[in-house]
Amino acid sequence: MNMDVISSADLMKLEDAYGAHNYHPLPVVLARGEGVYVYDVEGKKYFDFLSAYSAVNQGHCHPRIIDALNHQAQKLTLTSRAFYNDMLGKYEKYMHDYFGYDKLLPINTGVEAVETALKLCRKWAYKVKGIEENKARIIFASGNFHGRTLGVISASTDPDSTTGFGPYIPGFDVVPYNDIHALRSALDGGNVAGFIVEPIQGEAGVVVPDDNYLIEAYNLCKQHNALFIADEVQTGIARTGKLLCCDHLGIRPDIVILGKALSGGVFPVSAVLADDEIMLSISPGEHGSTYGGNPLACAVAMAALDVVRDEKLAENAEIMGEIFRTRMNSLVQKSNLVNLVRGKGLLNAIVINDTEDSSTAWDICLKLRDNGLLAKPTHGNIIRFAPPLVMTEDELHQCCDIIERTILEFVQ
Ligand code: IF1
Repeated sequence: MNMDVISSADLMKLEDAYGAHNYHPLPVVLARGEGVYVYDVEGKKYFDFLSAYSAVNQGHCHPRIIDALNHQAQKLTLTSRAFYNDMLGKYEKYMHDYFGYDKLLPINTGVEAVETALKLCRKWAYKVKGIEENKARIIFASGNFHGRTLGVISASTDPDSTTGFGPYIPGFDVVPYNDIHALRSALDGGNVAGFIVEPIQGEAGVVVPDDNYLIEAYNLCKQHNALFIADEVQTGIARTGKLLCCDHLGIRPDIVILGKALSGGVFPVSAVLADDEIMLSISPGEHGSTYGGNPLACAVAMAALDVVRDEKLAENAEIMGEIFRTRMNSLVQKSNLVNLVRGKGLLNAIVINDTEDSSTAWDICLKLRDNGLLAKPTHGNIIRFAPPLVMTEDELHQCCDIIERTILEFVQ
C-alpha cells in the first residue's frame, strides 16, 4: 500500500485492521471541510448534515476560530492548573458576560463536564443542602445520553451503553422522560440532590419534550431544593435556535453543561456553569484535569462564541429550522415512507415508516451520500439532520431538494 496516495477503500481497511471496532461509520472517508461542506479523499463534495454531532455549529474550519488557534498555538498551549496562565481569567470573565453565571469550571470533553456537574451536585447536596453523607440521589431521564464513562452509563437505559460494563455506580434514579408525575414521585422520595436532563434528547432520536415538562420540572426542583442541571452539550450554543435550548422556555438551570460547539469542532473544550453557592462547594484539589482551562482552549472558545454572536447563528438556526421542517412536512405528505419530522432550530430528525430493527434509515443515508449529503441514522428508523448553522437559505433548499429526491427515489 502506497501511504502517500491512498484510496477511501484502503483507508477504511486500515481502520478495520488496526483500530478498535467501537464504531460503525457510514462508508465515506473525509479529508477536508469548509463551512457547510466536507470533501472525501477522492474530492467529492458533500453537505454535512451531522456537523460532528453538533460540534461544528460554526461550520468547518471557520477562519476566525482557526486564526485564534494558530495565533495562540505559537504563544502558549498548556501550563496545567499548577500555574496561572494569561488566558484563563479573561475566558472566565468572557463566559460570565456571555452566559450570565457567576462562575465557570473549564474541562475537556462533554462527558467530563457531565461528570463534573454530577460531582458538583453531590458536593453541594452534602455541604449546602445538608443531605447525610453518601445518601444523595441524582435523578436522570430514561433514554438519556450523557456520554460513555462508567459514571454516566450507570444511569443509561440503552443496553448497548451498559451491557457487560457493570457493576454500576449507585445513587442514580431513572424516571421516564417527559413524565412530570414520575419526576414528582422521585423528588418526593427525599435526599434528591438534583435532576439532570437534556432539553431535547439527541441520541434518543431528537425527542422534544412538551414545553410544560421542562418548566414544571424546573419548578418542582425549586420546590424540593434540588438542582436542575441542563445537559446542553448538544442542544446548546445556538443549535436549537437560541443560545441555550432552555432559553426557549425561559428557565435558567442551576447548572449548565456545555461542550461540542464551544470549540467549533477544533478540539475538545467543555464547560460547567453555575453560581457561587454551587460552584464554590468544590475546593482546591477536589476536582480538575490536566488540560482543563488550557490557554489554547480559552482562545478557541472565545473565538467560537464570537462567531456565534457576530454571525447571529441562533437567529439563523431558528429561521432555517422553520424552512427545513416545512420542506420535510411537505415530504411527509408526498411520501408514505417518511412519517414525521421533529426538532427545534437546526436539530431535527425524520422518522421513517419502518421498524426500529430495519436497515431503511441506513440505506437512505447511503443514497443521500451518493447524492452529496451526509447524515447519520439512529435507531434503524430515524435520520438525524443537523447541518452547520452557517447554512444559507439557498443552500438549505438545495439540501432539501437532495433529501426529497433521495427519499422519493427510494420509494420506487
Ligand atoms: C459518540 C449521540 C449525539 C451528548 C450529550 C454529553 C455527551 C454527548 C447530550 C458527551 C455526546 C455524542 C457522542 C458521540 C455520539 C453523540 C451523539 F448520537 F450519541 F447521541 F451527539 F447525538 N451529553 N454525544 O449528546 O460528550 O464526551 O462525547 O464530548 O460518538 O459517542 P463527549
